[in-house]
Amino acid sequence: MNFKALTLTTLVLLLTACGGGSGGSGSSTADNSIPTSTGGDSSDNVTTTPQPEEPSTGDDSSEDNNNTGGNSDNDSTDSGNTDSGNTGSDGTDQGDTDGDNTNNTDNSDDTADNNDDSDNSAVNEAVYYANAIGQTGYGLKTALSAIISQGHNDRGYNWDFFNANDRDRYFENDNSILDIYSENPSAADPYNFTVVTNQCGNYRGEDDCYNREHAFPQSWFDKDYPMRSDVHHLFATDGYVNGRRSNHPYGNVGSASWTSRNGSRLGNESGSQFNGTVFEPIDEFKGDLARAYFYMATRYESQIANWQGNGNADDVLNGTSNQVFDLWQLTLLKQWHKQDPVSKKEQDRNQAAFEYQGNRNPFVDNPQWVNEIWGN
Ligand SMILES: [Ca+2]
Ligand SMILES: [Ca+2]
Ligand SMILES: [Ca+2]
Ligand SMILES: [Ca+2]
Repeated sequence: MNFKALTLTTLVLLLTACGGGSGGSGSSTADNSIPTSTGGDSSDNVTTTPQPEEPSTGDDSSEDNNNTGGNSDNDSTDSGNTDSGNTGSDGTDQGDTDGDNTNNTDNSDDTADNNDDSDNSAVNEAVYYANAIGQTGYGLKTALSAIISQGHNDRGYNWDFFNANDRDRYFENDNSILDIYSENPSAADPYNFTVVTNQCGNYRGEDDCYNREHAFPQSWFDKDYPMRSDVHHLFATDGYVNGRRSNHPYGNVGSASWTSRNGSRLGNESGSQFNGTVFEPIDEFKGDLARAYFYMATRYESQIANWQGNGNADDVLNGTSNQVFDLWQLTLLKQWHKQDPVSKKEQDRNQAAFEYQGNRNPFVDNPQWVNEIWGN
């Protein structure tokens, strides 16, 4: 099926046909489903006001605002960015070299079953995951790591994916930003964000603007790419709640020191194995976040053993490339994965991510692989 469009051969042909250009001629037909540009620049120049009651330090979230506008990508304006203003010299978009991933347009060379070239929703998982078949345990993770690394094309740090895909088509179905830190799955939301219009921006409290939450905090991978822009672990969220979460590990809160308007909580871990502040999202999104973590452990298997010393990463990482997580965190992630099974929202988002950056989250496609790799 379409998917074969991603084979190396096709890629080579494609690049050849396009004159080999990477740098983004802009011609690409690749992402025509994604609203381009607009995104972002509206909030350029907006400086971020340091939040008075912000939980100090490291705060991965505030970093987000710094890049607001735009597609700053690799240029990293980021160095000093913690809370101050910065504005950023963003500029250069790493042009979407789209030719690669995604695309549908040219799978005509596929076999018979490929009836419709414009339909890239069909993914032949048997083909995509072929090299993982028969693998078990950490060997399965290593096989998956190769599979999901191969097609991964870093699209840069911008708003496009979130503005196109993090929309409420599941709860109110009103197309507002689907914010995992403010959505109330069973009732009206405390507030809603309009795409682009409400991009951060300044925030002083909830309901001011949305930005991009790195579920796996940026400081844990030293803000390097492609982790920083990998949409499989990035989610549109309220800027202020994102700030409160800071770079605290996810966990089950005992008694909350702060609670967001949709019930996300900050406080001490309720278990005995980790002594520290954690952030607990609402039940609806616990599995989503756990599977994002399993993705990170797998996609970055070749380097994640070296991240334990970054920031407070030692709170959750154990310095290995196989188990990856400290036991308390692994236990928690498996629990969340089990109690909140894969939803349509995640499947849709996984497909969108595949079309956007060329790789998939295997644990959304095959939830049973979590226990196959990390045990029950
Ligand atoms: Ca909603
Ligand atoms: Ca709702
Ligand atoms: Ca869920
Ligand atoms: Ca550790």
